[in-house]
Amino acid sequence: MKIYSYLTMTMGAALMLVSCGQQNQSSNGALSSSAAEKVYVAPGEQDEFYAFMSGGYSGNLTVYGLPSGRMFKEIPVFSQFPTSGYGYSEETKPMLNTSHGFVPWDDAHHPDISQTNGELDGRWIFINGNNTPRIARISLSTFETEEIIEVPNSAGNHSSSFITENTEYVVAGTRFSVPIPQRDIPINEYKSNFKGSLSFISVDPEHGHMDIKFQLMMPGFNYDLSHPGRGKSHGWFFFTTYNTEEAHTLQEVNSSQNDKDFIAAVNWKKIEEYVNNGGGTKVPAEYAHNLYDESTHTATTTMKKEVLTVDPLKVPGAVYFLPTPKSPHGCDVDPSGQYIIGNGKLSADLTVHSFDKMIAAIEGEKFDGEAYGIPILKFEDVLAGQVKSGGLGPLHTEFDDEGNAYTTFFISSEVVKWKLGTWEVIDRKPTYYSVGHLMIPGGNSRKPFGKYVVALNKITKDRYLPTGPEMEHSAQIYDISGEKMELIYDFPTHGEPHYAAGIPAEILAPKSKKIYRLDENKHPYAVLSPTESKVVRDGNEVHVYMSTIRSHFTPDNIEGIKVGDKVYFHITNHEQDFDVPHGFAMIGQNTSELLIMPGQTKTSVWEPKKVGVWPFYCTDFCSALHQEMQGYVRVSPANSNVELKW
Ligand code: K7E
Ligand code: RUQ
Ligand code: CUA
Repeated sequence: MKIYSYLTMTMGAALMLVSCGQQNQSSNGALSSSAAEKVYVAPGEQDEFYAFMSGGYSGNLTVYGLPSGRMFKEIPVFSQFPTSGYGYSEETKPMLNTSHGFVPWDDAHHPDISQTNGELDGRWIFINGNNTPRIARISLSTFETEEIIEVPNSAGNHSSSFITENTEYVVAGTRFSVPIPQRDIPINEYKSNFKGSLSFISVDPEHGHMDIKFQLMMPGFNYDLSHPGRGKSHGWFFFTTYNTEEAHTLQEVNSSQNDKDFIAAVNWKKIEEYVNNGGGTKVPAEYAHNLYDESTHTATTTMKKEVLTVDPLKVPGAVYFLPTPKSPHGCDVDPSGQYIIGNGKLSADLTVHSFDKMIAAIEGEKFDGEAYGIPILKFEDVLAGQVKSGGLGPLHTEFDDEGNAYTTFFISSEVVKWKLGTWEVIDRKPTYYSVGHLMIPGGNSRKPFGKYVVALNKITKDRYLPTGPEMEHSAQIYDISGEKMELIYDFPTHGEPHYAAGIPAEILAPKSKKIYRLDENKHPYAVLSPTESKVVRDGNEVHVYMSTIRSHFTPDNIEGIKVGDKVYFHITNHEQDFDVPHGFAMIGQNTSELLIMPGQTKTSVWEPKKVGVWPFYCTDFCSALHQEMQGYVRVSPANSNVELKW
């Protein structure tokens, strides 16, 4: 009753707005009909952009269309995902191995799309796992996670996974400083004993394979976010820090004592040269490198044993500190590479540093002391300008293609548009509510596409029908093609999206793979024709080489399985048509079903506990005879002499 009257009131208000010809939004953000046209993608039509949203504590990446806000896919990255069997199938389990064991969860924050010459190339997307430090690489042709590398000597892998303008490196910085190497010491010996690491992970240009080239060992601050230099500042990387007080307790008070923390400017080209000439120290470090091979459809884990570390003091000119007020969070470099924006979370003004001024100050050796031997530049010498935003709690900044910047304000819950160079505020619009990151397609590259900004909000409250105490986070799309921003749509996301990355559909859609070719399937247990299907016993292990094609399994009756056996179902999907997966599920199985794509082989393990005749079936509605796609396994007592038969 109450909801009904609320709805009619809102609809009435919306109608009134339209009927009096007003095109703007009302105070609660209710929209005009022209906004509806801007986001309407008619049935059968396709969106203009892909948007990849981090899934936060879901550990995944979700794929949406812009401007429709339609969700297309959830890509499992750091999670076990029953929908596809990722992290459950024998082939994909190794993706989640770490030096701490099998870790099927993480907290994913910052997706970043690979670039060539500073422009999105749509080959891969990288994302960080915060909790058990890892970086993942996802193919933007198969939309599958292909590689995960663990980052040793790191904790709370937050200033990650941002890439340099030719995808030379994906960079990962530690949020927490920790004892390096890890050891048993009193926590109050934090100062000088705890260190931060900034990892430069090289990306092989052909296959995208990652390898930790070096780790820069930094003072024990918190390294919060980072951004590559681009254009004129290509070769540098910038990291915000907080807690330069090095507090280890009551951080919310003790780490906010200093009026200014730093942005660390790292000349990675210089360090790369040093390392290529044999510089750096190899130290023992255990970390997992998990790589998925598309031809065998199988992932393997290699445990690495050492990593190359670099002491910044050994490479003069490699690292400088830029004083930045009020515990900066976001660190964003504009498309020209000239401006480095540090958003002090406890400030109203935004600090913009100038790359040219920074270089001049370094060349003039105008320093203002040092921290742990690293030169500190003078604030006034590197400052390009300050934006008197009038907002509170700035977090992140993104850019359009017309020299404007857009900054989110968590506390005052708004997006503020301002002009690079003049620092004047052009427009501000409320968000619903408490925005974190924002995203413009290409907005952290040399070539932003403009058109839309998506705000990723932390608090949803009354925006959607209530769903109990937990509400999904809300995203909001603003049209930014005009001088003023216009809120045009509002849609729920999944998990907690932090950052997102957007790319035009015309770049990505043509690259999307349709099938895996059966004749290229190199899986050791693949059957390339149903006649090759077989069941092979090896002690207590039984390997079923199974094929699927609409709409049957071969074999579909298996006898001679015994309680205590470990049965491996290796299932090959013989379809060669786009979008025809088959599924496989076995009664009592405590892992998950499998979803096998055309041309792929996937393996599911079943350990029968009870005597009987047990069914299995296809879980994906694949044809009119999908319900007929089933089979039975006869399970006999452990000591029976029923012969293996299929
Ligand atoms: Cu501001 Cu993890 Cu990028 Cu979230 S962080 S909002
Ligand atoms: S069956 S289409 Cu259970 Cu009607 Cu699914
Ligand atoms: Cu195969 Cu349903």
